[in-house]
Amino acid sequence: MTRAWRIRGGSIPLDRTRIMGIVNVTPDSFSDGGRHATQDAAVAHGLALLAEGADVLDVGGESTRPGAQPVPAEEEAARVVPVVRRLAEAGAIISVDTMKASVAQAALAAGARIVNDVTAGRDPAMLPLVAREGAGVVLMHMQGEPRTMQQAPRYHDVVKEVAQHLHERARAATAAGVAPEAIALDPGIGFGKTQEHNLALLRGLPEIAMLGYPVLVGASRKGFLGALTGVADPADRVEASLAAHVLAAERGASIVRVHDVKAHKRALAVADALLEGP
Ligand code: HH2
Repeated sequence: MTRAWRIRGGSIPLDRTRIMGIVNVTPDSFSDGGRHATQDAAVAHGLALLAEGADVLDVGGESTRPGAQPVPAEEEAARVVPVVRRLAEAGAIISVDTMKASVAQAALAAGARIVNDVTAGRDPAMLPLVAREGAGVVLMHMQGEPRTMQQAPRYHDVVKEVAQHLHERARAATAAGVAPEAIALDPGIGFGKTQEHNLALLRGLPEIAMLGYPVLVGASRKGFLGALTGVADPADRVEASLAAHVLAAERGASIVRVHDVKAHKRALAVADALLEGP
């Protein structure tokens, strides 16, 4: 039986590993000119990822990198909404990467169909909004908050604790009225985790998949891959990302969040064919 992830106005069949392409709208310049140039570039990038085979485009206007400073809601919405609208009009399935319900609401109104919330509904208005709008939702685990999360991540048993937290957040979502079929869970690679924690979570993915929800993994170009390979430039971590995501797919990931769509499309075509076998 093929599972599916219910999203606003439809569903995504999980008959193969689905690719979520990353579209960042995070300008260094806050001037209007800078904003427009950044938005045009983000739309062009999104269209390119779509042509490469992305199943979903994840549009985000606030960096969650360790040490990143928060962006006010109005500025974040002003960045992402026009990009969401243009990419949705071009036929893409859009998820909005935000932890703010007001930004999610504006993005859903502009055509987004999924909310990717790295705080798993910490904003009390988020889960009721997702329920009301019938959106798909990604609930991610994070220890602490982006500004400080890498200072001293600590777990007794990282896989068990992350699974328990995600289970609790999924219950909170359904209690708020979100359909269970609309929920995907994400262990939050790199979010308040050491290299050992990240590796343990990727090894332990089956324990998270056992909770019964589709699992999303986002290891793309992340720091622990740089540490393992000695590759300092994040853009040069394609092979490392592929290795992590192919093995994640084997261990139960249904969706991978990636920068390099073309390479993942090819690698996962082979991985999925092998996984389908007897
Ligand atoms: N990682 C980042 C952002 N959003 N969402 C989910 N569900 N899972 C992730 O692992 C995840 C995420 C990392 O964010 P950042 O460091 O800002 O960079 P980029 O968006 O380019 O990956």
